Amino acid sequence: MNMHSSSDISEAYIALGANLGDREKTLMEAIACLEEHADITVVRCSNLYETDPVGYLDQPCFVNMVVAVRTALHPESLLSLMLEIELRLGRERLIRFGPRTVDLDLLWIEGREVDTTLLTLPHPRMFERAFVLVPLADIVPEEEASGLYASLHEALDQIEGKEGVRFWKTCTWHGASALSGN
Ligand code: PH2
Ligand code: MG
Ligand code: MG
Repeated sequence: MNMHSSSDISEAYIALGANLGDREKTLMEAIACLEEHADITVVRCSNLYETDPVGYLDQPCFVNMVVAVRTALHPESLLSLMLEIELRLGRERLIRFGPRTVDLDLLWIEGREVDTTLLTLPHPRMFERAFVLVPLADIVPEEEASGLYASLHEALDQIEGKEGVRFWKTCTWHGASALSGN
């Protein structure tokens, strides 16, 4: 069910990961690219975490984080912008789950459930990945009415592999004045 018209502004969460090159710089550039778009405002950024690779193990550690944005874009438009940003920042898709300069994954959009060949929302693997849940928990407010806060913390209590997600740095992105957002 889709309760939104195209002009509505929704909150969305995007997971970012990088494990090649200057990881922090690339992540900050990706956030700047999102913010640069006229229809997107970055409202909150998580801390940065250094994380052991999951899935394909023979690759360097990642830096992972999550940002919250407000946007009037349709999910598909937001997704294609994210892919464009990956390409602009030098992403090459060589190995599935393999090393990447930057990866942007659309996790969740307020009030949206999507299941098409291009996009599934909420992201089908988000609740199985400590490198997504730990940073996400930094920026999902307790008053989140959709139940995201509850399902996130329920998953976080159960999940294995949290020791592979280590606090690395606070986010230095200039617009991220506070974790709690503004
Ligand atoms: N992304 C993957 C596969 N494995 N492991 C970590 N730690 N962080 C990631 O972002 C990641 C991964 C596929 O996108
Ligand atoms: Mg990914
Ligand atoms: Mg991806």
